[in-house]
Formats: sequence, structure tokens, C-alpha cells
Amino acid sequence: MSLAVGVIGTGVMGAEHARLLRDATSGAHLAAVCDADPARAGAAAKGAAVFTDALALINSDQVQAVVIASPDATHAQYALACLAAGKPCLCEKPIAATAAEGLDIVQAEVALGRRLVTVGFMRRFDPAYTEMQAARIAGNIGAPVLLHNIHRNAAAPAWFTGAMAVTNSFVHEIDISRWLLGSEMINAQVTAAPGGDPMLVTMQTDKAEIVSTEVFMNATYGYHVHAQLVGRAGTVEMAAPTRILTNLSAAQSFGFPSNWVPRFTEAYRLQMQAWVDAARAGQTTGASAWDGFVTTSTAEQIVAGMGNAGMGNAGRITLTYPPRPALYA
Ligand code: ISE
Repeated sequence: MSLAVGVIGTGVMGAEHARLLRDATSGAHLAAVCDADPARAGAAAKGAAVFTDALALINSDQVQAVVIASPDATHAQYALACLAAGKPCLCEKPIAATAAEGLDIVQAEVALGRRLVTVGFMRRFDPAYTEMQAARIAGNIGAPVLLHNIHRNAAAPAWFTGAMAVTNSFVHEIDISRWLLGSEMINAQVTAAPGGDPMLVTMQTDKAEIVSTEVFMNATYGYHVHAQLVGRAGTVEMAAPTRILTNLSAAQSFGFPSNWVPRFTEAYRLQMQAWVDAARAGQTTGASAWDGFVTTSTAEQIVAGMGNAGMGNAGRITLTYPPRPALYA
């Protein structure tokens, strides 16, 4: 029986998730969409039911599972509604606008006694990152000591505000670094250029590894995400984001993608398929609500530390979290 999925929000990510459900996912179909803009919702629906009230979509008997791709500030409310309805949800990152709201979702799942929330940290499904994690687990590079991350956007999205470089963008590196290393972040230090872009965030883990991340929201030349994991016996790193090289006029070149959708198209498809397969089996996959809470809490603690230092060069920020519930062992 095909899983009937409703998508809340039909902006850049919601439209892509709706496309994946319509054209590139087996075992599920796009049953409904919701957006405040009826024209945008209709364009994404392509015959699926159209809602203008997200809670009505979540509670509709036409919908068995929900993708939350609405603005960040609405994620917590809709994830809690999915838990109340007993429906699995794939919630775009971040899980919530605040750590407190993220913890509310964790506590609601603990009270329910089962996990229904997956947070859309799709890089965990990117083939390059999955090969890097496999190399670390296999011991191919020796004991990890350093992880270098680069996260460059060509230009910050129009809806970006100052702290979103941390709470909306850097959250990817917080999650993928935890996942790649199997470690927890224990402190962070931020050095930012005048105006806050770019910034360099250095974190240390509970296994004494060092994680360095450059976040540059207005790099101009293209969308460029890179990672290199350094071990005591070698390194493993992401290849250039291309399948072809062009030799022309005594030069060799390839093109950078314009943004995260073309760069991570395969990761989004693999994530959607894994989420549908898990939901149909009554399970979850990918980043849990706890992973989402830890990521948002880390971002929030870093922003607070930066705020104390005037959004610039914060000293070392000690990162603390409540105990991890057994549900997420
Ligand atoms: C955006 O919201 C994303 O999630 C992208 O993956 C990230 O690269 C970008 O910086 C964010 O703004």
C-alpha cells in the first residue's frame, strides 16, 4: 500500500520534496500540499489535495505521513502536531527555532514512547559523506584527529538574518561532524570577519578531535561544500562536485552548482526513499529529534557566545546538554 504523504510549505525545499514524492520515490505518493500561497501550492500539487491550513493537512485522513518544509519558526508546532496525530514526519532542518522548542519535541516523543520524527539533515545520505564515514569506521585513515569543513553559498538567501549563518547554515556542519566522527562537541570558538561573513568556527569533541568550519554566505563564485577528515595514518576527503572536466583554451574547468538543491539532489532523493521505507516499516531513519535538538542547542549556545562578544570573535564557548534519553541510545 503506497504511503500517502502531505508536504507543508512549497518553497524551494517543499517543491523539491513534492517532486521527489511524485517522480522519484517508490512506495509513497504525494497526497496533499499546504502553502499560504494557493498558486504556489497548486503548482507543486499537480493533482494532489491542496490545503491552506497545515494542521488540517496533518490531521487529514488523506495523509499518513508529513514532510515539514515551512519556515523554520513553524517547525516545532507542526512536528508536535504530527506526534499528537501519531504520524511520522520528515522535518526540514532546523528542528525548531529554539533549543527549548526542540527539547519539547524530544520530550513529546519520550512521552509517546516511540520515535516518529526525522530531521532533514540530508548530508547523512550524500554518497561522498557516507563513503567518508565508512572509511573512518573501517580504520582506513587511522585515528581521526581533525575535520576540515567548508560551507560556502554564492549569496545568502534574501530571507537571511545575521545569526542564520549559524542557526540555519552551520547547523549542517554541527550535525554532519557529529555523524562523521561519532563524537559530541564540547566547546566552540568563533572568529568572524567584519560584518560576520565569513566566519571560522573551531570545535573540540569529547574524543579530543578538532573540527574546523568555514561558513561563507557570500562567496560569490558558487555553492561549495567540502570536507576533509584527517587521521593519524592518512586523510579522506570529498572530491570536486563534478562528473566531468572541460579542457578548453589551455585550461581545465568544471562548474560549481548554484545552490544546495542541485549539489545535494541525490542526497535528498536517498533521504526521502529511506524515510518512506522506514515509515512504512513503522521505524525512523536519519537524524532523530535528539540530533535535531543537540544541533539547535549547539547553534544557540554559539550565537549566545558570539552575542556576548558582539557577533565577532567569541572566546571558547563550553557546550552543555541535558542527558540523552534512552529512547535515543
Ligand atoms: C539552507 O537552508 C540549507 O539547508 C543548505 O543546505 C545550506 O547550504 C544553506 O546554507 C542554508 O541556508
